[in-house]
Amino acid sequence: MQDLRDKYIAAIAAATDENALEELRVQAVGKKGEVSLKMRELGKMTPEERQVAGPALNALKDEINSALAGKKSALADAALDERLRTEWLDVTLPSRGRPAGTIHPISQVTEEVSAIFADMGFSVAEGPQIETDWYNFDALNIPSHHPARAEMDTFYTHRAEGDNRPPHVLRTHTSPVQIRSMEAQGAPIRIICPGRVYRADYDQTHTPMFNQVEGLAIDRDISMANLKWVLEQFFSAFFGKDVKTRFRASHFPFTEPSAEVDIQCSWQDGTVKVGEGDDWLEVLGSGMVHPKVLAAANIDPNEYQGFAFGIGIDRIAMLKYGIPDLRAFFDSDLRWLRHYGFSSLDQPTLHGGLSR
Ligand code: 2NL
Repeated sequence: MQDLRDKYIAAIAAATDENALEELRVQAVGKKGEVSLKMRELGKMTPEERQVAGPALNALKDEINSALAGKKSALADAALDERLRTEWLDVTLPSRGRPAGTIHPISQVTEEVSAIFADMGFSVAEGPQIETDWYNFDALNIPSHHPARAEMDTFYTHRAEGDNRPPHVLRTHTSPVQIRSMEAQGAPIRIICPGRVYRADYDQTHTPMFNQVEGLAIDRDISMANLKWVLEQFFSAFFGKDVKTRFRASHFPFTEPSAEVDIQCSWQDGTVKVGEGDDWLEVLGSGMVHPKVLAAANIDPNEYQGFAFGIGIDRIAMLKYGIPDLRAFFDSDLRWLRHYGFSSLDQPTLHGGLSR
């Protein structure tokens, strides 16, 4: 019994982990363990022998059990000490930066333009980017033989073979949104329509997808004078200083009369500055909505008239924020986006300093 005791007490003291302890427990005091087998032999002993051996075996079992428990908690303490030694954290270290995206200049400028026109009573309308040829062309007084259709470098969708309906197009301007809005709402109406438009054209100053904002104001007593005031208000708020405009006679199928509008600028060392100097920069097309266009949108041209205009968003974004290359807008270059992008916490509002 003394040998058994010495053997297990030494083995328990030498155990290095919980698994080893469990194995020793099974070997010593488990159901078929050495101490348990010895206890079974008690039955074969004389009462006198049993009186000595019984308590001694019980004491041995207790001693081994308490050695096991003691060692188990010593191992747990050591494991905890080891974790405390290795798993530490310096809570005074500065935290890791969280990468945050930026607002694309086109989104930013679209928001700015919307805020300025909203302040003048215009609401924002949106519509599909894939259009019927009626909404993109016919309703705008551009019949099928008209050269403007070809000039607009239109992207056409395919029809199934034998389907002779005219194909849908990727809208070449946001005018179809205005036609749809006039149909839905009637007159009077004051809206702007920002969005993506598509033309099959790609060079230094043209991308096949670009962004446009068109404006429309229809009522009983609207003239070119209202157009000029609205545009000057817009450009002055957008560029944050007084900006003169110059109207030049032009031609569009959907307006009559039509005007191209230039804004005042200076050219110095290859850079343009808006709202100073005596050069001019063409930035938009405009005019009084053609009576046929009003009629196509179910508005009576004898009762109502109004102005419309179209501005390239990409273009005025480049001017305002000094972005030199149009094509970089659509490259998704992270370094460019970080440089020219805007904070999502810094959205344009008139009270936040967008207007003068
Ligand atoms: C340009 C020309 C323009 C319009 C767009 C328009 C829309 C309707 C009716 C009449 Cl629904 N006109 N839009 C009018 C004149 C010019 O854009 O060169 N934009 C950059």
